[in-house]
Amino acid sequence: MNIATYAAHRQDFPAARLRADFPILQRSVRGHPLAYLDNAATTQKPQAVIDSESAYYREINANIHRGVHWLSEQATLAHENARERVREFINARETAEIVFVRGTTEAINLVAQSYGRANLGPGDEILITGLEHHSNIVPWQLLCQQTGAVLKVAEIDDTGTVRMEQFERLLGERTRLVAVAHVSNALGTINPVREMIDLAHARGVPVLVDGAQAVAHTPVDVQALGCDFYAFSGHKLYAPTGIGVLYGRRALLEAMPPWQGGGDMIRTVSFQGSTWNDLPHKFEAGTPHIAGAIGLGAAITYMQQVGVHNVAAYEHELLDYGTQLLTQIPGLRMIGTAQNKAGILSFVVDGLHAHDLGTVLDSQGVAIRAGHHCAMPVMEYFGVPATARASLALYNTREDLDRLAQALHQAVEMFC
Ligand code: C6P
Repeated sequence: MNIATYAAHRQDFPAARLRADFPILQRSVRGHPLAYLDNAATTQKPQAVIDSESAYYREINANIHRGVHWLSEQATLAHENARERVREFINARETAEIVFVRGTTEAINLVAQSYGRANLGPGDEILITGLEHHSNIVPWQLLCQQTGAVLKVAEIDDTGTVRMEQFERLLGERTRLVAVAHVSNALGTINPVREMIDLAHARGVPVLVDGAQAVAHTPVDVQALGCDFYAFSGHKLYAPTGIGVLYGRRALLEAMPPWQGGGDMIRTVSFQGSTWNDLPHKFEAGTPHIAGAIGLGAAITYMQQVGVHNVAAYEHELLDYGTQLLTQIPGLRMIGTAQNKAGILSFVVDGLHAHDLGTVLDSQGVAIRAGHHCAMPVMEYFGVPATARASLALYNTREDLDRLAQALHQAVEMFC
């Protein structure tokens, strides 16, 4: 992704007007208007998403794929229409390649336990990078314990950029899978995923992309990327919690065994054995989060109306503005200064613990996250226990960042 491509869309982005679509942004917190800058953790929900969920429960609540009655038909249609919304949004070839899961974490665990257990053995290697979220580390460690496979890590440099020469060198004879974040949640680094995929494919190695921090901030086209798996969570894309997506190429999903057994994933069951349903249902055992999927469909429609290209350009402009403001604060060090970055401002301030910073900001109605961001190896690399992190969404404005900077100046004056 080259953000500069989107420069033409930067003008006149209607963030102030869009704020009105998000009821929670109208409320005050601790006596101040809310400046919500914790979007990498979860985004707020527009009225359209809230309405779509509540309409489902008010008007068509029923179980899907099972009932012969009208309500069940309507619920099934709405659920499958949401799948089509997702397919279109990430440009998958067919809805059979869109598996609904709880979120990114579950999607990656599904691939580890189904694809991984079926295809990896002792001495085989899985290649990840030094900037991964725990969700793209621990499932592979579990798989390694189960199969005897080995985890390899391409390190980052001091800007938080993956060392590509090392990545390429680590792609070896025994590499069976590559799993990389599209965007780092702790640093904001945008990985050159297209280049990584090409390098891996040149050696016949499939690639999983963790898109948790990408889909709400940059256009994603899984066919153009050429990835084999792409995982993301609805709740970081203005949709409800508890719903997410695993995209997988049909040929791979077809060959993979189910990972959970239960209703809806089977074609036939007898005490002698069972056969499996068609894709994507083979991977969707049990009653799914129907309202969540419908809410995700509504969130995608909202994003498409705003225009993902426009959002990418606008957030990048905000990132530049926020970076300029923060770097003027005495004693503040940015963690994550890669050339290609998404809207994440991670930082530490001399003499102040990130949690204390978070508390001071909260007292001013400014919501950020403080901690290791489920990326402990990143913290270890930079030699810090935690960072403070402001993360952007389409409804943030320069005023939110002004308030962040003001509160930080106050904190530095008070405590340093
Ligand atoms: N990062 C953050 O504050 P789930 O929890 O399954 O929706 O997403 C997991 C996940 C996987 N990969 C990346 C790159 C992520 O950022 C996250 C979630 C949140 O940064 C919560 S720790």
